[in-house]
Amino acid sequence: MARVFSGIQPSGVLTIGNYLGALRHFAIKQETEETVYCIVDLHALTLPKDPDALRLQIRTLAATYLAVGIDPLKSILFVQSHVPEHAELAWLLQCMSYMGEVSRMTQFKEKAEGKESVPVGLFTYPVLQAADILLYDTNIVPVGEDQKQHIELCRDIAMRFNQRFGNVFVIPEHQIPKLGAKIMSLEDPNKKMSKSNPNPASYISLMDEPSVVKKKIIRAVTDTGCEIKDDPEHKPGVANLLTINALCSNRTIAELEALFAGKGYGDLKKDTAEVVVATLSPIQDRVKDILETTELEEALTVGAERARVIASQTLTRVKKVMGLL
Ligand code: ATP
Ligand code: LTN
Repeated sequence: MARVFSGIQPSGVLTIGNYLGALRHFAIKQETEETVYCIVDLHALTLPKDPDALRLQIRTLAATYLAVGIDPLKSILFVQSHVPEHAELAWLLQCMSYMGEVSRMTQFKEKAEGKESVPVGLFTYPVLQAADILLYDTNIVPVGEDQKQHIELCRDIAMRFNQRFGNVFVIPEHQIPKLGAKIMSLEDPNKKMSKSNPNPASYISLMDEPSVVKKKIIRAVTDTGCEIKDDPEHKPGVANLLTINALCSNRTIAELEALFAGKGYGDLKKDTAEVVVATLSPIQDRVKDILETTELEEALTVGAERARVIASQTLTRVKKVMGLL
């Protein structure tokens, strides 16, 4: 069995992009692999956070993991800061990483752009991510397209470490879905849909009410022309709606193109809104139910204990070879 690890930041309400690109696959993986899923709260601190809002977001993200089918008996589900080995390994790996390679990360450049003061943590963010992955002897990291560069950096750091100190780390591989790896913004289909975008019209949140979903999809920016065809380069808005629709309705893009041949953008939007609402409604009901129970706290406590057993063994191995023990 392969070990699978992935994480999501509690930095806002998840979008349908997070779900279709990552979260949906997490639940599928737990049926066949050994899965470890993390709420990466330390990563969320890299940009300013209100403490009460963060607490609520951690809880809501945990409820969302459970609501999409992550079973705490099948997967290890935990909060990153509950396992102190993450921060400790991150420091050790920072001493093995170079300014040059970390400076090339595009997510850092995008998030730092225009800011007068940039937190150091935002810069070293991908090294903490490498620690997350390497602590669990991870083979596979399911993520969206935007995380590919971070996983490659993690591999480079791990290989360098192994070359210097012997075979300590398992070298992980990213796994990016063929369809849905980059759901685009509804407002600007050339940009990634992102939960931290200040404009809520740019994304569909997993918790959006049906009327809000409909309104956002009807107003989504589409392209000139009227043909409904999957052409991301020339028709990014239409291609994005086709992708969302296909994944929410279990139909192929080709089936949708045939179905909407000769029809207008309005028809595609109406149908897409329906299938998105049908996908989100059961998840929303479960999130609301779970938030009212103590099921969450119990799951996270057990999850952190199980995670620590693995993480502490790896960290001891690392410290030994580095000369710390
Ligand atoms: P933020 O805007 O706060 O940086 P985000 O929306 O990009 O957050 P993350 O917590 O960074 O979300 O990502 C969680 C997972 O969702 C990652 O695997 C990421 O690759 C994936 N993901 C994020 N946005 C999209 C998207 N638009 N399409 C597909 N996958 C996505
Ligand atoms: N950087 C990721 C979140 C993340 C992650 C991880 C993903 C933190 N640690 C480990 C996979 C594996 C993001 O911004 N989506």
